[in-house]
Order: sequence, then structure tokens, then C-alpha cells
Amino acid sequence: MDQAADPCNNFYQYACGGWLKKHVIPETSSRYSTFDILRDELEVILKDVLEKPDNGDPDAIKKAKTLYKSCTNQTAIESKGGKPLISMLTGVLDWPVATDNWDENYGKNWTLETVIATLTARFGKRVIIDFFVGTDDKNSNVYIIHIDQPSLGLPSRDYFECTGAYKEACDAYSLFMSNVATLVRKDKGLTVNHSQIEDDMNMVLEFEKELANATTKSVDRTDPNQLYHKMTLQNVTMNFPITVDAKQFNWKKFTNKILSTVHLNVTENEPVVVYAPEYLWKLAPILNKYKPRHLQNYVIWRQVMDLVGSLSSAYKETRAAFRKALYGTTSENAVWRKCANYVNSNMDKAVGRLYVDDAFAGESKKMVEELIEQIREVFVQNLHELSWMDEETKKKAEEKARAIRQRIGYPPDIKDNAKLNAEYKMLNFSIDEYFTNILKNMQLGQKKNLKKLRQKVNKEVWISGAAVVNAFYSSSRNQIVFPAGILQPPFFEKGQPSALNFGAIGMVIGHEITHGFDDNGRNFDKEGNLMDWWTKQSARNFKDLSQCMVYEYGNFSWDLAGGQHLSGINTLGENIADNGGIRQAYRAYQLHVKKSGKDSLLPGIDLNDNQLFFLNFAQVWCGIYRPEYAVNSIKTDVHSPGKFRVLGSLQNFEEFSNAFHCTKNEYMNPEKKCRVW
Ligand code: OIR
Ligand code: ZN
Repeated sequence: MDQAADPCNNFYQYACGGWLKKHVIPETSSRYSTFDILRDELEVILKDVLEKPDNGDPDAIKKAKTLYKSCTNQTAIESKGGKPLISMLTGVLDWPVATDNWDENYGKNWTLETVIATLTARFGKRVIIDFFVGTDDKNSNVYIIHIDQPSLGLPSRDYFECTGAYKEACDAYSLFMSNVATLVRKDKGLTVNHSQIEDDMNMVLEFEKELANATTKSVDRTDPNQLYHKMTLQNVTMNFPITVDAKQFNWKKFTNKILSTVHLNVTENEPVVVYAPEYLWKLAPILNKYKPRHLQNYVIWRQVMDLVGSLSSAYKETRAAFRKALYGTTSENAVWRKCANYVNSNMDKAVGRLYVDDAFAGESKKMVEELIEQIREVFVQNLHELSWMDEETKKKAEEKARAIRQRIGYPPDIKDNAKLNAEYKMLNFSIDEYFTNILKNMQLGQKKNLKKLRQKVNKEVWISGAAVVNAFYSSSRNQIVFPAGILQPPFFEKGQPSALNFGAIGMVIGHEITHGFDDNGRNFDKEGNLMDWWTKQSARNFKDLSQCMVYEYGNFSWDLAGGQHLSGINTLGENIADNGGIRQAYRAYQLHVKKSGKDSLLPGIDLNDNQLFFLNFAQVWCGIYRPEYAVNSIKTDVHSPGKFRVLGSLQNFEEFSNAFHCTKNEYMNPEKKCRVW
């Protein structure tokens, strides 16, 4: 910390000033913070456990270790060059810019449905139209087909302005495309005609600019009631007529082509939820303007760009300038880090098992259960004291709060070898076929998703792996999850003073519980269904009170992002959760002290326990961003940057000012304070 700073003038500088002076952001990191260091340390543990030689491991563990080895197997990857990619780009997946006379061969009987369906079904790559199976917002026990607008090749729609801070990214993006196209043509022994490649890639960027412009802004997609449009497949065909290459886009064919990979077939009466009707209406005229060649170039590029990092260094290098423009990093993360994260995200149960066996103190679970009960109680107590909510709505809110189910540490099944092996029965990896292994994972992952369409929702399933430094709330499951990865210092440690535990993990618990009651979560009932359980008046009051936070956080200008202001709307849910979390944790701590007294203070620092509570909360967020990543995350991260999470929530909390004796109108103690929960 920086004790020379005045906690009442800028608590973030006071809490983190010393950290900021002592840390330099690594060349491989786009953001560096206490949080990121915990994640880096977790990766070291994963490296250690994944590299440990097999000593009677269950099959699932053997497979995880094989996958990891194939990923770190540089010689095999180098020797293959672009071959694995080239052998993927054939037939329906041919890439016109890297193929001679594509138009003659495929152009004639080409359909957009086929190529998009193939990318969705075989690789889970959703482009132009995002087709996925997910829980029905209005019936959380049932899965249903969803049609939504897609993600784009750049972090957000704003980048396609290609001016100012986004210019470098756009230029790097089109250079990235041309470089890869050139490399693939060379590897295929084809001539390289730069102007042809330029033309093709310019058309791709032009097309994606129009696509980006057709998408709905995230600030206009925050209300789940506005997104939800349930209709039959027949209605989709009627409501969203699209012609491509003078042919009618066949929604039913498109859907059944995707579902055929899991032997499912639907009629035109199949229910579908359309999240982005406006986008689909704007999409139609755009698609009509482009030739098959250009559409094919685009959709294949979107698949190719995600795979170059898994090929030889010649291909990896094509991504360097693109990565620099989006993340600011001047060198790739270490291969073992990339591989540890890759295996963890694709085999989270197997890796979770390795992680908890090696690093998770089981007795933490009991203590965290205790904390959750205390904080849940405080949430309910506090609820009944709110002046802006009427009795009827309070009753419903209490029911929902008490119905929240918790998951701590890891799912017990991962300790059961038989169950763990069953989870990966279909998977077999080979040590020197990393690229093929990736495609297998994509295929299996997508099959699992599509199969859900005819399955009931299993609410017992955890929404996160164990080896994750984070915490979660699921509105459809009304479930809070605290993976083993976050149950460690500075968040939690059974031996550390309770003030520190309450200020960190206690606040995280409150944060997750409050998500059930933020601008998004509050729309769902205790069963996780999109159902309005609010009276008109209470709902109106909620909106007024949360609007205060929209203005408060929207007023923060972020120097690292060129002075851009935060979006108070995009970050509202997380800000409501932070503000609720800190209040609930503080109140729970006061109750704890009343009951069990205070723990010893920290030696060498003359702060009392309440001050330590706030200090530990704040120091979780000590960190720095590279400017390129600040520009990226201000548009893509639903969280406010750490500094503003600290300032914004503590400025609203009078107990913070009491603890540090801040007088009225000092920066940390503004007259106007926002409060929802
Ligand atoms: O905000 C969350 C949510 C999980 C989430 C993850 C990614 C995108 C959207 C939501 S509920 N978790 C808290 C969080 O701030 N996570 C940060 C992040 O970038 O995911 C690290 C967990 C948390 C809450 C309060 C204090 C520290 C951590
Ligand atoms: Zn959150």
C-alpha cells in the first residue's frame, strides 16, 4: 500500500500505490493484478500436475496429460507446418482466397446454410447466425433452440469503425488475414497474387463491417424480457426471409443439417427463441449484396483465425501484430501456460481433480458454508429494512434468496474414477496430433451441446470447473459457485484474521448472491424462470435506484482507455453486485465480532479490523492494464476496471468513511451516495 496517500482522498492509491510501484506488467500480459497473479500461480500448479508421469492414473487423467503433451509437443507441431489446417480446408470448408478456381467448382451448388451449419455442428463455430441450444428462459428445466446475433472477428462492434484507437486493430486484422491466406497458398504450392488476396480480404472486412453495424449494441441487450421472442421454426421462416445468391435461405434445412450430427430432426413446429430479430432483419439485405466467394471467404476465415495459434511458428507469427493491437502484449504467453489453460477449459473435471488433489484444503468447505449462511442471513435481514420495496415483493425476494443453492470447491463426482472416466469415454487423443485433438474437442463439445435439446436440464451440473480463480452466479439455476481456485489467500485462509476473510471471500459471496437481484438476475424467479415477481412500484424504485449507479460509474473516465467513460449500463449488474456484496460482508463481519470477538490484528500495520476489512477488499483489485487491453475491455468486460470497482463501491458506503474517519465531501465520502441493496 501507499501509506503516504490519504485513504479519504483516493483509497485505491492508498491500498494499491505500493503494489503499483513494485510490479511491472509482463510482456506476455494484457492486464496484471492480484487476481491475475493468482491465475498465473494456478497455471504453475496445473503444469506441475499435468507433467507428472502417469502412476496408475485413471483414464481421464491419462487423456488430460496426453492432450497437454500434444499441446506442448513443439517438434511434432513444427514438423506439420500448415498441413493439418490445409487438410481441414477441403470441400464445403474450402477457402476461396487459398484455392484456385473455387467459383467454378463450388460456386454453383453452394449454399450458405450448408457452410454455416457445418461450422456450427462440427466445430461449434457460430458465424453470421448464432444457432445454439440453451435453457429456455421461461422454463429453466427445458432446453430450446436459440437464434442470436454472432460474435465478430474483433472484440466488439465498435472496432469496425476502424478509426482512432481501433485503426491499428483493423489494419492488423486485415494484415492478419492476408498473411494467413498467403501462407496457406504457399503451403499448397499455389501462386501468390497479392492483389487478388488484397481484394478478397478487403471484401471480407467490408462484409464484416456491415455485419457489425447490423448487430444490436450490448447496452440495448441488457433486459432479458426484451430479448426473449419464442416462436416456431415456421414463424422464423416467415418472419426472417433471407435470400442469398438469389436463393431463399432455408431455415428448416439449416436447422436439421446442424441437428443431424446428433441424429435429431425437427419439424416446422419446433419452438425456437430468437434473441436478435432486429439483427436478422438487417442481415437480409446485407447477405444479398455479397457473392458466395466473399461469404465463403468470411466464414472460413473466422474458423481459420482461431486455429493459427495451434500450428507451426510460421502460422503463429501471423497473429503477432493482431494480438498486440488487441491486448498490447509484445510476446505470446509461454506455451505451457497456453496448454495448461487449454486442457483446463476442455477437460475441467479431469484437471479439477488434479488441482484439488494437489492444492485444495478440504476443510475450507465447512468454513465457507458457514460464511455463506451468515451472509445470506444478512441479505435477508437487510432486505426487510429497505424502504423502497413493498412487503409483497420482499417476501418473494426472501424466498428467492433462501432458495439460492451453493456449490463450494469442486463437484464430488470428480473424485469418483468411474464417473470421471465416463465423462471422457468418447475422447482419445494422440500425443503428436495436437491439431486433430483440438478438432475432436470442438466436435465433442458441440455434440454435447446439441444433444441437450432433447434432454432435461440437470441442475446438479456445476457451471464452473474447480481449477478456476473466480466465482459465479447462474440465474437459470439460481445457483452460486465458489470454485476451489478462489478459496485461497488473499480471499480466504482459515488462519488469517476474519476481517480479511470477510473483506474478500465474504464480499465475493455477497457479490454472487446479489447477482440474483441485479438488473438481470432480478427478472428471474427462485426456480430460475424469467418471471416478473415484482410489484410495479418496487420495480420502478429499483430502476430509479440503479440509475444512480449507471450515472455514478458512467462518470468514471478511464485514462488508460484514452479517457473514455465506462458504460454504466454494461457494468450495472456487476456494480450492483459489488455494492451489495461489500455491505453484506461488512454487516456480517460486525455480527461475527459481536458473537465471537475480534481476531488479532496484523503486526506492523496500525489499522483496526474494520480498516483491514476494506483494505483486503481493495487490494484484490490492485493491478494495471495495457492501454490496448483497456480499450478492449471497456467495451467487452461487464466488470468495471478494478480501480473503479474499489472507488465506486466505497464512495457509496458510509461505513467505509466511518472506518477511515473521512469527512463530508472528501473524494471517498461524497454527499450523493447510491444504494440499491
Ligand atoms: O463477476 C463475477 C461473475 C462471473 C463472471 C465471470 C466472467 C464474466 C461475467 C461474470 S459473477 N465474478 C467476480 C468477478 O469479479 N470476476 C472477475 C472476472 O473478470 O470474471 C474477476 C468474482 C469476484 C467478485 C468480487 C470480488 C472479487 C471477485
Ligand atoms: Zn459478478
